[in-house]
Amino acid sequence: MFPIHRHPHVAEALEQGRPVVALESTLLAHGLPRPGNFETGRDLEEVVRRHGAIPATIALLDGVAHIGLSGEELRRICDAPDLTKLSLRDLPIAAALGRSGATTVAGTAALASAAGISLFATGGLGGVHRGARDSFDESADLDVLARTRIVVVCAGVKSILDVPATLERLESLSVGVVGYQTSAFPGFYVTESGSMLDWRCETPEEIAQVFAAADGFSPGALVVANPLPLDRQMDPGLHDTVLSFAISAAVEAGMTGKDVTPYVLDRLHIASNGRTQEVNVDLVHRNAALAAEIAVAYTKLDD
Ligand code: PSU
Ligand code: MN
Repeated sequence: MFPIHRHPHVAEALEQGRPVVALESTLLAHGLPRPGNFETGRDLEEVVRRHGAIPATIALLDGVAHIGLSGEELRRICDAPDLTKLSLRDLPIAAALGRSGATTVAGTAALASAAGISLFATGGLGGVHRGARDSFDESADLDVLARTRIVVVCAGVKSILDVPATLERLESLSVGVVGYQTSAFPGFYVTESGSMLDWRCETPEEIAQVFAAADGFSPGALVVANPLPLDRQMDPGLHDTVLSFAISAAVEAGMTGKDVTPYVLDRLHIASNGRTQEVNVDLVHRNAALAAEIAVAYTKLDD
């Protein structure tokens, strides 16, 4: 059996049918620079609580998946300089070998769902990388979302990806995507990616109903795309400039596989003077808040 430990607060909330929101650890360990990442991790948990749900940050510690971390455990994840990035396929291997690591969207979604959690907040999904036609680099996030019952609130997909191709793959995989109060698929650091969506929802209650409507029928996730308001997005001109710089830097440095994302995010941070990080933190906060509101609405559906 895969070892899963639910933090007592999380276990209690789930047993009582109270709202719980899963939070991803890779975005803290590999997506944001130390030492500010710990504060962000703690703040995200606080945002979830303020919106009426119990936070469960997920990571693998000494071979055991933890659903909900203590302050000490969160610190371990945020401070470790060379923490392993764990997707779903890595989890059984790392667990059996007693290792620790941060979980990606794929890893976190699978663990959250196994633990009985229906809501998950993150920054941006992984997806189809530019140049995937040659490299075959498509994140396992997509495949896992196709077979995991969970609502994932995100600000789109990482803007370093091929966004239209990622949306095509989500369609092929029958993963539902709805915009939150928008028909424009968000572009992570920027409000709009240039791609449009077929469906939008206006309230957390509507989203909860949409997710419930797939119960026992459709096996996959529901992706909720929550854009930054225009006045909080990154300047699109700056965005395009630093993005092409960061992507060429990754190619020149010979980055491949799971090292690509952390490398590009780090280059973006440097090239934008910290602006990408600021925007990243802002959008994850907003996603955590919306996920908590949906979690609350979802638990009320049974009343
Ligand atoms: N988006 C970000 N920061 C991140 C990630 C996504 O803005 O750190 C992480 C997520 O954990 C996502 C992972 O699941 O990157 C995808 O990595 P890969 O492309 O190697 O599957
Ligand atoms: Mn990849």
